[in-house]
This record gives sequence, structure tokens and C-alpha cells, in this order.
Amino acid sequence: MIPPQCSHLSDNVSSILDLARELNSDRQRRIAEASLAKAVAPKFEIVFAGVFSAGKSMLINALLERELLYSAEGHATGTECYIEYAEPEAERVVLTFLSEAEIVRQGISLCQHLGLSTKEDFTATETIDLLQQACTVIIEQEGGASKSERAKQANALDLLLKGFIANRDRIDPQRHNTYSMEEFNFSNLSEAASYARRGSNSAVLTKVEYYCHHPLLQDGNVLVDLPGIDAPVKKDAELTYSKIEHPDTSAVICVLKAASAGEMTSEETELLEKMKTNMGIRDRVFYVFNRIDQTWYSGQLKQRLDNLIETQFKDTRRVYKTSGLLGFYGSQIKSTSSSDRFGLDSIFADSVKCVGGEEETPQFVSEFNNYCAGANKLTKTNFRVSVHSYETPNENYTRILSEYGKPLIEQLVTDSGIEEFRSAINRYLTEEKRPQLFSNLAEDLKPICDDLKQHYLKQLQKLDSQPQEIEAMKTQELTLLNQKLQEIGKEFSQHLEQEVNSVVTNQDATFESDFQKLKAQMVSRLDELLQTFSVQEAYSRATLSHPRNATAPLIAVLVEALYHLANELEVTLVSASEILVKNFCQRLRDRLKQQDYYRALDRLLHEDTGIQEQIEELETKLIHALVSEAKTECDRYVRESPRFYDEGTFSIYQFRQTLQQTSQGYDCASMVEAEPAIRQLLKLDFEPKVSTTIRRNFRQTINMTIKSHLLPIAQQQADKILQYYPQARKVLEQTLEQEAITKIALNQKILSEVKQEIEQYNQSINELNNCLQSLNLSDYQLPVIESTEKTSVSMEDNNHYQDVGVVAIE
Ligand SMILES: Nc1nc2c(ncn2[C@@H]2O[C@H](COP(=O)(O)OP(=O)(O)OP(=O)(O)O)[C@@H](O)[C@H]2O)c(=O)[nH]1
Ligand SMILES: [Mg+2]
Repeated sequence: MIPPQCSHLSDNVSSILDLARELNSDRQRRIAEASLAKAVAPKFEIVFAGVFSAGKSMLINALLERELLYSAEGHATGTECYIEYAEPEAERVVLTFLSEAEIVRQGISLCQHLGLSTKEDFTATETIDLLQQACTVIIEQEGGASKSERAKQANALDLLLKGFIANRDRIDPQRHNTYSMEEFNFSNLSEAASYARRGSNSAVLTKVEYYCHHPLLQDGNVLVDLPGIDAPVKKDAELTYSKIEHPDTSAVICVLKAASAGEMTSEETELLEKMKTNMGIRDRVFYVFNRIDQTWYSGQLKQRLDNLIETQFKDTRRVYKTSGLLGFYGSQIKSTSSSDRFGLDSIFADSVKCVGGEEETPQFVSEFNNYCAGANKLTKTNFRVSVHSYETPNENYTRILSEYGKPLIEQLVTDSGIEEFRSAINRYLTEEKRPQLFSNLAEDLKPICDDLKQHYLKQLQKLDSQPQEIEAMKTQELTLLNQKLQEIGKEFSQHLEQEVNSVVTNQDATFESDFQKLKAQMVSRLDELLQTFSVQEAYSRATLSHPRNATAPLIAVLVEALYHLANELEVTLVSASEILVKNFCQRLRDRLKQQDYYRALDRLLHEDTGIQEQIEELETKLIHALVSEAKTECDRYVRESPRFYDEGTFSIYQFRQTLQQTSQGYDCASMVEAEPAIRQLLKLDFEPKVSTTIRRNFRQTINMTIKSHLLPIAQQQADKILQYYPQARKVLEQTLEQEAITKIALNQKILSEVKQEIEQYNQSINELNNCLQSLNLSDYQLPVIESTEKTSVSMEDNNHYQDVGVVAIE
């Protein structure tokens, strides 16, 4: 029984698993949860598994000293049988029938094996009659129901058909019908069991639940009998395997047939492998080598078995050797006497029923006689038993028992190994099972608790060390501050140098395009000026400046034209230069804002140390400088080009031609007539000059101006940034202060959460430890978190954290 100290077991374990949710692997959790489920499960299912005819059902009967289960040669068990505890007066049986559909399926399959036709309606009375007759013929042909595989199958079909006829009204076409013992009018368990044990009934049942009074079954122990793992009916074998892998299965008793076969079958080996995967079973496996009596008559079998056990079952603590048959019937005939021929007229009455003149020999009687005659078991005892060949087996049996009686039966039962097995199982179930389930749980919880404890201690340590860390971090950040400012200054000046350089090396595409525009404007302005040049206006300006004269020379008109074109071009160059500078500075401002150092500066100082202002100023200065350069450049246009009057040039020729034309008269008209020629002359003079400006001079002027203005700023500003150290320090201290306040609050919150969790943890662990102690499992104590372990942090001392002024970043 689960001790009262363990009443909160589930809650405590769940609470630990909850706390450890993020720390542990799913696998660890699943294992712990499975052991918890086992520890608190009201039932402990012990499955008997093995190949068919290994003697599973017989072994259970022997264990309970009661004939509950159907045991027979051939494939006997096709149903799941559960045997649970009941008070003596509450013993009962619940029977669950197969559906008609399932019975038909099984029947058809057997018919196919036997080569019988199944075309007709399987459940029709005539079909059933015919099939039964066929079965009888086959069994007779084979010389008995168990004489051959074919006979066994015919027998199985016969039993199925009998069972179907006998229980027809209880069988549903599709569903499994369940009946209680009372519905059958059985007055006790034995009656119900003998009904279920009958081969024909057993054939149509899918599940039988016995509620039976036996101390072995107390404390939720349930014995589960299943079909053989190699049962010829595939569905039956699958049922057993699925039960072996089912989480409800808590222990397995492997009933092995190696004693009679000399070796393990491949199915038996597979069974042992399959069990290992079920976390519900773990090491709760018992190995029973049943049919041990067969090794008593064959030295070879004995040797092979001993060899097998020695090589494959080194840990012999859970290995048993039994004879279920001798053990069970041995215990049954204890209550018989010569009056019922030691059971031949009571227990074995059914099996001795004589068909012709002679009585049949029950299986037990043959084996008993073998035991007396052939086994070397009685050689060193006081029994001087002899088996006479002139007597029938049954006569030998009754004679021997009347001669030696109880002591011989007791010797037989002892040799059967059943009592030893029963007491071992009993000891396991009453003394070891519960502590083992709990120690398993404790073992599975231990690594989880260790991890959790470490986790809490680490957290406490971290929280404790943080105030100092924060102080150190603050000092460090302040030390780094100067360096940071220096870096920013350096990066700023490098940035500006790079900007200048990309202008100078024509790599600033936008700048290039702006400059192309400037060039185009100059060229088109010149064109426009030439196109719209008016000789009349120039002539009039020339005569105006000479009031005493009524005429003007061609040269004067040309002079006016030179001034006019030069000044107009200046206007264009000035305004184009202004735009160039403005665009350049705007781009510079935009790019600055995207620089990391610029952002860092803002974080450190909450301002940019006047960088943007500098750029504004720069803009004004650049415009100023370039305007003045543009003026100088265009002022030079006033001078005719030096080669204007060179002999042999086209311009002097043109000039002479024009002069020819203008000298036709002294009024303005003759001059105006020469307008195209004058324009041509001007064009010849101006085009090379403007070209020189835009292709050679002015670009270099711009580059130089930008370079000479920007680079000093870069250096100046870098120096200036360094001056901001006090301000940066102030800002940093304020930020750290603020972060510290937040951090302290957070730490305190974490601390109180950790404290709470530790309390919850300790409470659960203490209760679990109490529970383990109550089961004498002091060795499996789980780790509590002691207050001394909590590093230097006192659980009650919150002020410790408030005292610390500054805490920093996680
Ligand atoms: N000689 C001998 N025969 C045994 C022993 N145990 C069982 N038998 C016989 O073996 C046959 C099969 O026994 P069952 O108890 O039906 O075996 P099972 O493992 O339940 O078989 P299935 O239910 O068919 O899987 C029966 O005839 C038993 O009497 C034993 O220890 N020695
Ligand atoms: Mg069986």
C-alpha cells in the first residue's frame, strides 16, 4: 500500500517537473513521468508472456493454486485474461465475447488452412453441421486431436463452432458483448472459470476478467495471461506484443520453453528485445524456465539449459526453473485420497472418461509416473518407488500414492520449483515492488533535481555578484570614454577626407552630374548670347559713351560685345557654382547622419558637437570662394584671346572681311549689316575661352576650393570632439544610473521569484524525501537547497540590493 506520507506524491513530482520545464530534455521528463505513473498507479499489471504451450496459463494456475485458466496442448489461450484481487465474498468474473464477424473471420481462416470449402453462409446451421463433421473426420484420420498440426487445427475449428453454437444468443454481429457472472447464473468463481476454461467457450471469448481472492493479488497486482507470442492465429500473437509494449504493463514474467526445446526460439529472443523498449517495465522482468521436468529425463536437455542460463542469463536473481504441471496438480491432489483414487474420480474425472473399455491417462498422471520412474529426483530420498509395467498408468499412480502419500506429493511440489517461484514473486510484490517503484522514481528525479538546484544556486550567485560587476563596468565604460571620443573624431575626419577625395577623383557621381550641368549651362548660355547678340545695341552703347561723336568704329562695337558676353557668362557661372556647392553640402549633411560614428556621438553627448553647423558655415564659405573664382574667371573673357590678331588665323581674316563690310558707310546700318560676321568673330573668340574654363580651369578651381576648406574643418572638429569629455561623462553617468535603477528593480523581482521557486522546490523535495523515508529509501534522498548554500545571499535580505547604488546591464 502507498504510505500516507506519499499522498501528495503526484503533486510534488509535477511541481518539480514544472520548475524544471526549461532545463530538462523531453526524454528525461517522459522517463520521470512514466515512473511517477507507475509509482502511483492503482494497478500493477504482470504480464505472462512466452511462446504458445510454454505453460503460461498453467503457471498462473499453479501460482494461485486454483484452476482458473484454460490450459491445454496446442494453441490454448486466444483471449486476454486479467486476474485481479477481490474480497472472498466479492469474487466474480466478467466475460467479453468476440463479435460474430470476428468468429466468422477466424473460422474461414481455419477452413482455408484445412482446405475446407467456405462458400456457403458460414453461420448457417447446415454449414456448421457439415464443417463439424469434416473436423471429426480429420481428427479421426490423424489419430487424435493433438496428434498433428492438421488435427490441432481441426480441433480448433471444432471448438470455435461449438462455442459459437453454444453462445449464439450472447454474440453480437459486430460488437463485443460483456456479461457478468450473474447473467450466467454462476454462483461462484469456480463455476464461471470452468465455463470460461472450456475450450469451446474460450474460443469465442476475447477477454475474461477474474476478480479473485488471493494475497498475491493484493495491492493492485493484476496477473495477465495472453496468447503465445507465436500463436498460429496472427491476431492473438499481435495482441500479446501490443500488451508487452503497452505503458500499463509494469512487469513481465517470461515463460520460456527452453527447458524442453534446449534453446531459445527466435520469438523468445524477440520478446526479450521488445520488453526493453517499454519504460513501464524497466528491469521488472522474471525469467521462468518452465517444463523443467523434461530436463530430468534427459541429461542432454539439462546440459543445454544450464549452458544457456550460464551464457545468457548471468544475473540469476530473477531466473526460475519450474514445472507448472507438476506443481499445480501436485498442490491440487494434496486434498485427495484413496477414496477418489487421488483425483482420478474428482479432479481428473473429465480426462479419464473412458471411450471404450480402458480409461484414458491424464497428462499429470503420465508425468507423475515419469517422475517416479525416470527422474533422478527421488534417488537420494527415502522413497523407494517403483513403476510396474504390468499395471496401467492410472493403477501405478494410485498405488504409489497410497504407498507414499503426502510426503511424496510434497517432494514432487518442492521439485516442481513452483513454491520457490511463488514465494519469490510474493516477496517481490509485497516487499520489493513498492520501494523499487519509488526508488526508480527517485533515481529518475535525481538528475532533474540536481540540475534545478545548480540552476538556482547559479542564479543566486549571479544576482549576488551583479552590484560589483556593475561598479566595475561603470569604471570601465568611463575609462573607455576618451578613447571612444578620439575614435569618433578620427572617423569624422577620415570621412571628410574620403568625401573630398571622391570629388577630386571624379568618383562622386552626383557631383559629376552637377558639374556636367554647369558645363552645359555655360555652353548653352554662350550660344544663346551669340544668337541674341545685337550690333545695334552695342553700337548704341558705344556712341553713348562718346557724346561728341556720331559714329563708332568696329572695334568699339567689338569691345562692347566682349564686356557684355563676359558679364552675362559670369552670371551663369556664379549661379551654377552656387547650386553645385549647395547640393554638395546637402549631400554631406545627409550622409553624416547615416554614419555610425555620428550616431555614437549623439548617444554619448545627445548632440553633434556642432558638426551640422560647421557644414552650414562651410556652405557659405564655399559659395563665397567659388563666386569670387567665377568672377575672376569670367573677367578674363573681356580680353580677346592672345592669338586673336595673329597673322594667318581665321579670326584676323574674318575681322578684315567684317571691316570691309562695315566701312561701306558711317551710319549704324552698315554695321548692322555686318552682324552675322561680327557674331562669327565673337564666336571664334569666346568658344575657346569658355571651353578652357569648363574643361580645364574651373574644375580644378572647384576641387582646390573644396579641399582647402574641408580638410581643416575635419581636423578642427576632431579636436573639438575631444573637448566634450566632461559632458560625455555626465551623460554616461546619468544613463548608467538610470539603467542601474531599472536593473536593481529587475534583479529584485528575479530574486523574489527565485526565492519563491526555491521555497516551492524545497517543500516538494521535503515531502518527497519524507515519502521515500517512510519506505526505508533513505539512500534515495533528493537534494534540498540549504540556506547555507545560497552563496553569500541571504534569502531574507533584500536591502542588500537596495544599498548598492549602481547595477548595470545584463
Ligand atoms: N511436462 C510439462 N507440461 C507442462 C508444463 N506446464 C504446462 N504443461 C503442459 O503444456 C501444455 C500447454 O500449457 P498451457 O498452460 O496451456 O500453455 P500456454 O503457455 O498457456 O499456451 P497458450 O495459451 O497456447 O499460449 C498443457 O498441456 C500443459 O499441461 C510443465 O511444466 N511440464
Ligand atoms: Mg495459455
